[in-house]
Amino acid sequence: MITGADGQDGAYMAQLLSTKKVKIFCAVRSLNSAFTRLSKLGIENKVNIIEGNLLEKNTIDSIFKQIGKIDTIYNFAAISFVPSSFNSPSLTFETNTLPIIQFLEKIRLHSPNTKFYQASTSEMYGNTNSSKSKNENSTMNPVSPYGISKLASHNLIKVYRDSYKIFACSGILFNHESPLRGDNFVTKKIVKSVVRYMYNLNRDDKLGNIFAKRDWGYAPDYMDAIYKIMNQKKPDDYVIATGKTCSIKDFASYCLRYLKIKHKWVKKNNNYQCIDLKNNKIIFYSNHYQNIRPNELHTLIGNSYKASKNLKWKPKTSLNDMIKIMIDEELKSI
Ligand code: F7E
Repeated sequence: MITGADGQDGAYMAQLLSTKKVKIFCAVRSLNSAFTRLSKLGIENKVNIIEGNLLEKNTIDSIFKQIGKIDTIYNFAAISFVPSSFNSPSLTFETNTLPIIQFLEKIRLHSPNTKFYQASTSEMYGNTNSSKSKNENSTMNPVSPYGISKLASHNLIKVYRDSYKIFACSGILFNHESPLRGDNFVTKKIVKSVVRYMYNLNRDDKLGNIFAKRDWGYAPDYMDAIYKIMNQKKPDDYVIATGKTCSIKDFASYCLRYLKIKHKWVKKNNNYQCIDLKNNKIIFYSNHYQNIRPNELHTLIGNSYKASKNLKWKPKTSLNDMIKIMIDEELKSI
């Protein structure tokens, strides 16, 4: 059973599970939703959609009642856009933390053989003094309500695993992107914008902090890792990352390079502009006030040694290949 099934991760996980001999249930907030991502992957008919708004009382009981025996729950439902968590901190906790307690309690009391996967995140690390890559034991010092809500759930997983021997695991996934990424996340925003720039179409050309760095992987590769995590003998938490980091500025430059757009970045009154060398047009403005967060997580780089050792998992898709996949898919939509 997958929550958040029409988000990027939920949809790719449903796709992965559709290749296994299992019955897939996707819990969605409302049956009136469009299921765009499941449709894009062509798997909307391979899953059983059930209604389950996790903000409503009794939803978890009702999900268990509708499905009967649940082997594994993949919990992807979340408010995942970090700026939204600053705007709606209470809703972020109601969505990202409370249902996890309710699921774990339900499993403890009524369904002790159900396995539970929690979508933990590199955002939990926040800013630390060390520039070393982060592993499962690194200090966590979140800098957003989102990071704190996820860290609370991450710790709940450990508590229930240690106290009640529940098969509960967290995947600490670093940023993972794909053509199914929501338009407001920076990689998708850049990909969409450069493709539309090529065709002279309306687009969003304003970026925030282009010097932030992230460890970016390809979402379907990360779903393989999650499947492996849930099929180990022993439940445990794993960092899933590429071990490489790249700034927003470089990500944008790689996208432009793929489209053969020669450009340069110039500093103007503490702001930066990305300029097309052919015609002097501005491709991107940065440090636009709208995109600055109240608190920024500057750099992330993950160490997934434990996953490579125990799960025999390694990312398959390089950053450049992922950019190619995202841009090629975006070009199809023009
Ligand atoms: O920002 C900077 C921004 O919103 C990445 C979520 O999946 O990954 C994601 O969180 C960086 C930040 O992702 C813009 O300030 C610059 O430093 O794409 P993002 P995120 O905040 O890292 C983690 C692992 C999760 O768990 C989250 O759920 O890019 N940035 N200019 C910008 N970001 C956005 N969105 N838009 C800009 O214009």
